[in-house]
Amino acid sequence: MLSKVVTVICCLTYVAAEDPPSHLKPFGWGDSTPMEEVQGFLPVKQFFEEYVKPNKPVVMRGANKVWPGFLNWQTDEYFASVAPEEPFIVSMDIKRGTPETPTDFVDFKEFLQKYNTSARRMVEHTPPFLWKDVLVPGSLGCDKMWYGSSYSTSVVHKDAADNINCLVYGIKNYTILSPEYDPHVFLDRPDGLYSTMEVDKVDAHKYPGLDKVKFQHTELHGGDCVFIPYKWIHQVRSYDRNIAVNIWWNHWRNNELDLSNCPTETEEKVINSAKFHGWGDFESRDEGVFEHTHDLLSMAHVIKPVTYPRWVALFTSTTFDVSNLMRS
Ligand SMILES: O=C(O)CCC(=O)C(=O)O
Repeated sequence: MLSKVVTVICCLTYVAAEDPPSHLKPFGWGDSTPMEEVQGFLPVKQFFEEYVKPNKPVVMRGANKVWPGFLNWQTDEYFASVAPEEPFIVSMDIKRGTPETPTDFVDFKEFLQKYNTSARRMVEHTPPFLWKDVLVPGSLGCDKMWYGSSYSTSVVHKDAADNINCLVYGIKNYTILSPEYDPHVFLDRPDGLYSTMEVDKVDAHKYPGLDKVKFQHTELHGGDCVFIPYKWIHQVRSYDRNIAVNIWWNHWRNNELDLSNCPTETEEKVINSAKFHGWGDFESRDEGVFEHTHDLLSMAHVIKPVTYPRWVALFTSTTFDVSNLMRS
């Protein structure tokens, strides 16, 4: 009898210790498919109808080669020549790791001198002296400039906005996941928007659900843009000198747009002639607040499973009592 018990315990130990094939592989390893691609920026109406409204990612090859600043941005000398004499402070974040690491602040000219040998990169609103160089496709919103050298990794995260990221120089590899896989990806930070997983060596015992997802991949080169729909989980690896500008816009306003009179050609404005509203605009929408509350409470298993449309219906009824939905 004792020998049987010992055998069973040995077997259990052996099975538990065996690593799944994805153990310690980079995030994105496993079942995957390439992202859909088009050439250039699509006319706004077509872009919204075929990709934005159905929440469908797309790569737009060569799209930002038409930016006024595209050629100038290929070298650092140009940036130094247009930076103001007086200090212009920008933030530098670490290239690898989580957003908890404190940000450094430096003058933009100092950044240009040290970023090639630094473990940090610039993640900052596009400085106003560069606004004239960047085209914003019609009807979009709020920007960030990503400027780095050598290998950088973003955390696995999702944005509470629709997003186009345009690479001007370098290479970026995007791995993205549809929200249908949310239950399999553990975004362990309290706001539910990002994960602390080690992206180049994922612990498959800690994140077993990743074996059940289908990743989408793309590699962007200078001139390419990618559309990442609202709340699609993504992770980005950047290589060499790399410069990109991404634009977030309010997902909840997409349905309010009147696309019937949009020109058939792409209509673009440079950043300084576009009107930005900032993150406050995203957060002030009832839909955003409802959805964020729903996601947080269901992720923390505080409420019983309820679909988002039902949550909104309950929340907006005059007799709503959240305690009826609480898990006991
Ligand atoms: O370039 C990166 O490292 C991250 C970009 C990103 O997360 C985004 O465009 O939302």
